[in-house]
Amino acid sequence: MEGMGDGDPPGHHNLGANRNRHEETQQQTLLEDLGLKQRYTEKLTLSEILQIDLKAITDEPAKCNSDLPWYFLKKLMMVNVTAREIKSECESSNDGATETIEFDFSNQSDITDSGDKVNPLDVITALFLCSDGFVQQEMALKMSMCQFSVPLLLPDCDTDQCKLMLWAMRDIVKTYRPQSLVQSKGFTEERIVLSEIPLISFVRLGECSMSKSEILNKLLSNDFFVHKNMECGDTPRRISNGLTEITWYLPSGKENIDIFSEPLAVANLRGDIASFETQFSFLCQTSAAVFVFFDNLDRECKLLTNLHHKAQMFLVGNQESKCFSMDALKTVATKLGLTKNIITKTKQKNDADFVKGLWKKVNDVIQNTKEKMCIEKMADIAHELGILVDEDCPECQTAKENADAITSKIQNIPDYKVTQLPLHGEIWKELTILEKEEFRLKNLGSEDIEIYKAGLQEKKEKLRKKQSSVNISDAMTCFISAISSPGIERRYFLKWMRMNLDNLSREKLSGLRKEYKEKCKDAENKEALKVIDKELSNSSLGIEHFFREMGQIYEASVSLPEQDLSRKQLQHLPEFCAGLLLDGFPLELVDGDASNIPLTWVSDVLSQLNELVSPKNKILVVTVLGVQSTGKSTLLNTMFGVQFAVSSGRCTRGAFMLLIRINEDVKKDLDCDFMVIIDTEGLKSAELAQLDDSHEHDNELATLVVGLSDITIINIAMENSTQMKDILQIVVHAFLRMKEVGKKPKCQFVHQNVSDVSANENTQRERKLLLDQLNEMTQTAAKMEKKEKNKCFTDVMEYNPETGNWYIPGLWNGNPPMAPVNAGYSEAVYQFKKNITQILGNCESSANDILKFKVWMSSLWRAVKHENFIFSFRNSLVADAYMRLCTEFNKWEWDFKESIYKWITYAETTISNFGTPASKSKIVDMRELILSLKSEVSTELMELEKAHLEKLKNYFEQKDGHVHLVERYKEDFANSARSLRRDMENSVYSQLTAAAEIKEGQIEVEKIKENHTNEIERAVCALIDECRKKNMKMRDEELNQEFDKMWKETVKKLSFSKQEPKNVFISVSHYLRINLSPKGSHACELLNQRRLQDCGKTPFKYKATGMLEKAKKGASNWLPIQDPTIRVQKIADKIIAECIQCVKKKGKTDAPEADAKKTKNYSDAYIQEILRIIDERLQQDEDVTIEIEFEVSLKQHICCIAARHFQKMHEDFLKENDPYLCLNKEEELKKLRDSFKDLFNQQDQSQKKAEEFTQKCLKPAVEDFVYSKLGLDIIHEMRKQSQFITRVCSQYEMLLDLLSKHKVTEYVRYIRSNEVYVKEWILDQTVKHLSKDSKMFELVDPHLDSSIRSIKAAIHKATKKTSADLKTFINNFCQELGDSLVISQDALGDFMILNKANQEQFAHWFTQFVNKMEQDLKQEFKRRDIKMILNRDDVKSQNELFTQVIGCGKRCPFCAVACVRGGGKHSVHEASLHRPNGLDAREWFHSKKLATDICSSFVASDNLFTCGAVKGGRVPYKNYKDIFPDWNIPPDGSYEASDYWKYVMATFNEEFAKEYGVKPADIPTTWKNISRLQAEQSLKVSSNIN
Ligand SMILES: Nc1nc2c(ncn2[C@@H]2O[C@H](COP(=O)(O)OP(=O)(O)OP(=O)(O)O)[C@@H](O)[C@H]2O)c(=O)[nH]1
Ligand SMILES: [Mg+2]
Ligand SMILES: [Zn+2]
Ligand SMILES: [Zn+2]
Repeated sequence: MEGMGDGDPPGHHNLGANRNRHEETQQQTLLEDLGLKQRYTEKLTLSEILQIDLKAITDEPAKCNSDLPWYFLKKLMMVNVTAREIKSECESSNDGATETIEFDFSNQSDITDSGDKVNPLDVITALFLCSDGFVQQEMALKMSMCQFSVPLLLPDCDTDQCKLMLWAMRDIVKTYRPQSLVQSKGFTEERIVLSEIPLISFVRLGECSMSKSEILNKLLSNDFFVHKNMECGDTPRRISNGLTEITWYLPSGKENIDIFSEPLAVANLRGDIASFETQFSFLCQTSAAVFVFFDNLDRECKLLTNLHHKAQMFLVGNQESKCFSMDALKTVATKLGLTKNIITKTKQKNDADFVKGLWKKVNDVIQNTKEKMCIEKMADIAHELGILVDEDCPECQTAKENADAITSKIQNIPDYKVTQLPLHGEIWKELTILEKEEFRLKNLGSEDIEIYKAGLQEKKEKLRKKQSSVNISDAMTCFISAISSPGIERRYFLKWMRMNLDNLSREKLSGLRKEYKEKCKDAENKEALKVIDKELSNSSLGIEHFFREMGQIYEASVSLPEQDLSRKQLQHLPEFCAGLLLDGFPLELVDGDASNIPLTWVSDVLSQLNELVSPKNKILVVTVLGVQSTGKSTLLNTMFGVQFAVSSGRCTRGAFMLLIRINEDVKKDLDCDFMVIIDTEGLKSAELAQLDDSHEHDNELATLVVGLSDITIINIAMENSTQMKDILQIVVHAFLRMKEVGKKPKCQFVHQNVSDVSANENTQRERKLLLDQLNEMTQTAAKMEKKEKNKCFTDVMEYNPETGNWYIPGLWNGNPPMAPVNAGYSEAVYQFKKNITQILGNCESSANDILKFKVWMSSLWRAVKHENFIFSFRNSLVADAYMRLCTEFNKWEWDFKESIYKWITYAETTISNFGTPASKSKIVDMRELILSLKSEVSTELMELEKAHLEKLKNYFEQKDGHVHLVERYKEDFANSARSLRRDMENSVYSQLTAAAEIKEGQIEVEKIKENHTNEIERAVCALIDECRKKNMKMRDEELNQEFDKMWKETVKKLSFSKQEPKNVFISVSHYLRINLSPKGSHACELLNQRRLQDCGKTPFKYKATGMLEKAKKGASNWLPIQDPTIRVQKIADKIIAECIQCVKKKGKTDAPEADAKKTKNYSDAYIQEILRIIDERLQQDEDVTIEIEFEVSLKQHICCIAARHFQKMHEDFLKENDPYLCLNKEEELKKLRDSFKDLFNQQDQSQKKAEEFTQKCLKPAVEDFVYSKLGLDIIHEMRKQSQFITRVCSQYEMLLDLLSKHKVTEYVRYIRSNEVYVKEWILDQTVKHLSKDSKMFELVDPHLDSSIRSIKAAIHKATKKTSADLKTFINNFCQELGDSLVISQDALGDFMILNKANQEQFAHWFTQFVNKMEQDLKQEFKRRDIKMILNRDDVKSQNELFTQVIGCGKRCPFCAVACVRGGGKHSVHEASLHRPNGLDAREWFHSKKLATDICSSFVASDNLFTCGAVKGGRVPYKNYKDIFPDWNIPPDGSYEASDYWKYVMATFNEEFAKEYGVKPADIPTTWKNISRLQAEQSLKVSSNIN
């Protein structure tokens, strides 16, 4: 290798001083080769190199040279010390050859051509040339962490100029301990460009056979410099000659380790100084000493002799070289007057000796020199020499001026914060306390809750006013204006600010942090720690404080009226901040000092961010949690190449978020556009936490962070394993809570500082231990949170002990400050990163876009502000998902019901047609028919249930719609589906039984009638014969006389067995007894005390028994109560009203067209239904204990009324169907008489008969048919309307409606007779909707058409069949018509009497009359009153809609607001908008004033309540669950909650009081300020309607 410089490529002389055009393209070719040509003009940016792309998460080796820069960057950003070992795959073929080439001189020239390896220095130079200032800074920083040398002077072959890389190095901060501080154990922490330390430069003159860089590495015992024996180090350098690198040697203060006891900087110029005179002069003027390496020294050597410089010169020659000349050396040395400063390498000296000699000289220099210069000052020298300085660009300079203008004014940090950043200090902390108190009500005392809360609100407003009254300080004005500057300048500004502020507080802080860390180790120093912590927080001033202030300025401005000028001026702040986030700047989420999130500010920033990136706004969130100072920030920085604040001692405060772009090539794997990374403040150990109550803070933070994240990294440093236990407890709680709100987060444990070797052996045991501990903690936590069903850690977390643990070796390889980052650390972190991205790729995010993230965060934080996290968690995403589920479920439920309803219509038709020609069934026995129908419907129900459950299952399997958030409701819904099936089965069975009983009664009646008809017909025929025999014309009167005579005689002959009515009371008593028998003997006893017949004669009056009286007395002045007697009476009244309505419906309706129908008979199924209704209703009001006395007497009362009604119904039925009476009806008689006359006169009856048949038989049948179909259609139609989609929607519309009516009477009706109100409302809504655009007729028409069509078809077919007489014709017709219509057999019988019409004629007329009927019906239906139609029993639409709207029918035990949970039966009830209790006539017991308290505030307090269910005792509201376990009343501390009802109460206070006969409430003053619009808004928000 003779003739080669250190790492100098052979042929380097080609790159001499006289650059020509040919060589300029050399740089371009190389850049092109490296794929960077474009980037020479469009520089690489940070967000570009930090984005996550395929290369970042896969292990593909570099395939070609254009991969090399990325390969290097990827490793460098993860501070991997192997980053410089770069080569692309295609070179590997040369690998084997290299060795031979090393020794084969003749092949020397081939090396140049061999492959196209690239020298690492070229790659580094190229990257620096093609990067912007921020990337350069980042590279320099990471390089120095790896203990690589960094560029000091960067050559640019194209411009032939070099640049001082001052800015690039600005971010490097080093900590060391010089000799002077060894005693005090102090240390120096400095920004290295500002450090005044001697620079020692090493340069080469001509060619040199020694590798300068290698010797330097040996001298400093560190691999600072790339040299020829490194991978690719021997590849010719193409653009990096002239590159001057710098590195630092810094002592640790330990004599045995330190090579030099004072710090020094070492510069290394690549290339021959003859070619790089500028660089050489620069070094001579800035260095304390310059060591010139050479083989061959020219005696004249003007280069050395002409210099005027301060630096000491040292000549380093190699005597072993052939061209070495001692003479020349002597000459030059004498000329320079350097007799001592000569070092030569001889054969006798080995490398070690030589290096030792070198060390002595260097050590001498640094011990004695006064030439110390910081790099910042070198800029002046550079300018003199025409060297560019990277900081000279105008953006950087302006930014610097702006930053200096702010920071130069800072004298004393605490004072400065008070005067210049006043908003986020004490005021913000006070606000925080108020906000939390609003939720927690800790200091409520005996004050009225709502008045207390209004007071807090006023205080808050006052503080906000105070904030906005302060003029924006000079500093903030400057800051905001600088933030508004264009992109690059803004970034420079922020960087300058950060560095300036760091410089200012470093001195103070680093001392404090060190002290803090020391004291942390010792539990004794708690008090001192507290002081230090406080001081740390006071004296730290970072850029985050400016942003915090900005946030507060913004929040204060938002509280101003919308039109306010200063509000408008500040509106754009969130947008700036969103822009910064995109630049990779972190946003402070949680202010760790105040322990609060400025929600308005953060939300608005996130909204703006969403605007900026939409539609690419999908995110995944990674967070980290762990004990303080365990390298969390370092871990994230290493993983993602970012720059969270890192330092020894307490550093991160609160939580910061940062965005990382996801490159297109991995989007398909990760399905997101950004990764959000959240760094958090370290949790304190329990011991430390006790001291300053930060336990609460830690808990809040952990809960929030776990809640936000898709993956939580739990960072555990091995030396902190005891502290670990404390924080795991916090973390487990956080996870448990998340699970309760429907989120099962993923977690990964990272164990730090694990030495590589022991890792595998020990970890097996450790993993097991960890899991045991976690399980134990889960159980404890579950017990504390009353969620005992969580038995082990994996119940709350997705955690696999085998894959969920990562072992990462220590960060430093050796002793800082000279230790590079451990390659093992970087590698392990990289593996971890790959794993994390993989998991993220498979996971379903809970808040997968920025807006949802925002919503999640707000809800989480609201919940966290309550101490009782789970109960207070109300998340609108969850609500949204729940709503969607309900909507779907309603649909399925309706499908289910609809099928059954259709089936019932079919079954009823079948039963009605039983035994008639229309019947399709072969079964002849009614009981058999019912059995077969029952079994048919059971199968049907079973299948429907299966389908229903299947739909539910599929719903939960789908990917979108956030179904996992509502996973915990799944069982509720499944149960509901099952109970729906059971309920339907019961109801269908009883309907079938009722229908059968009625039909049987009819058959009996008809049979009797048929006998009579036959008799009469025979008699009439005989009479006609007789008259004909007389063969004379008879006049009408005579005929009439004859007929009447015959009639009397015939009727006399007929036997009328009169049907005896049965005693309905007996069977009602029977069923009542069965119903009450499970309640025990006392119930029976009570039942026997009174005869059923004697009950129900006077209005039901409830008499309170002892227990309730006691409750009444027990209530004292501070308990708002409702008189329990009145309460129970109200319940009774409600149930009675409902039952009577139901009973009445069983009889004839009032509708006029219903006259055509006959009275129904009583069926036992009816009383069973009534009893079922009573039982259901009795269970609805939970605050009332239902005593058995009450229950029995209520049931008796209702049953008696029902029995009386049914008895009458039964008797009416018998009377109406009494054969004798039927026969003697005048109308019937006239008809018969007319027929007789017609027959006698041989007149054709066909037209008359056809009309009669159409009118009497067909028309009612068609009407019934239409009605039976109409109900379902109406429900279908209505369910599509917004107010009937879910129960929440119905409630919302109803309340909105009330608001617009604005009448207290309406409100009273709504509140006090909710069911009635709801029914009327539904009717009203339906009528309104169906009246629009003759909607009703649109529903009717198709059914009318279809029945007419089938009638016509039947006529057609019947005509074709030859039938002997009309009877057969009609029978044929009925048969053809089949089951679609029910033709009353009774009417048919009447019709057939004396019917001798000509069937052909009949068919002709029949068709005509059917046409007429069609027209008539159409007209009639159009005219018909919609309300009447809806009230029909066979149009079940109202009931169905009612069931849906009223739902479970449960009401809040405190304010009686209706439960709005969907999905039929559910285990826990919930209402969204609780109201002041006074609205339901609750009053203060003694003052008789209406109560203003709202349950959702109450349940957060320690106040007591009493009610029937408490049995005279008193229970704190907080424990309401003990009394009402199936109610969930989330405490809502927010002031806007229930604004709707507050508004109503405030508006109608007096009127309500008058209605209820009590005194008006004391309305909290702020309630009166609520506007109608706000009321509406609150309604919207709580109903989750956007
Ligand atoms: N010896 C050693 N030091 C480490 C390791 N990881 C980080 N450090 C150093 O520990 C100090 C604290 O690191 P940070 O990353 O700020 O720790 P943190 O957990 O974010 O600290 P807080 O945010 O204050 O809780 C820094 O000086 C790191 O260089 C490690 O594995 N071994
Ligand atoms: Mg940190
Ligand atoms: Zn309530
Ligand atoms: Zn409910």
